[in-house]
Amino acid sequence: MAGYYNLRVFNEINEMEDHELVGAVTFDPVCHNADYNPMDHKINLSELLRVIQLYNNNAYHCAPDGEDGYAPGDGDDKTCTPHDSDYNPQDWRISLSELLRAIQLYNSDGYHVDENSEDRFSPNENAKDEQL
Ligand SMILES: [Ca+2]
Ligand SMILES: [Ca+2]
Repeated sequence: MAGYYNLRVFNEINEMEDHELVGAVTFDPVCHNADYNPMDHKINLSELLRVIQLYNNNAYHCAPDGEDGYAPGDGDDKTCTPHDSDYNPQDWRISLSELLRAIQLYNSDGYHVDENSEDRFSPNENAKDEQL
């Protein structure tokens, strides 16, 4: 399942009690913010329409209780992590080129994290092979 996981590895010091933490790693199967319902590394039509809605309203802001953590329109709350579609520049607005990037992800058969790409994501070019 997508999301954030913490794995804590303990070393048993004795049989009765006490475990020593020997390592902790965080699994971070990152999903694009537009990919929220469901978080399945694919942008479906309703998810794309949400990005279009943010684009159409010229601005967006944080809405912790919102369906995807954001709300269209200008707002005071900009304390959350900006939307992944808002990256060039990151200015609490979804520009046309940023929207086109979301559409590109929508048109592909899924996407994956790519730290070398402009927005840290890349569309899957050969999804069937990669999903083996
Ligand atoms: Ca999705
Ligand atoms: Ca922007």
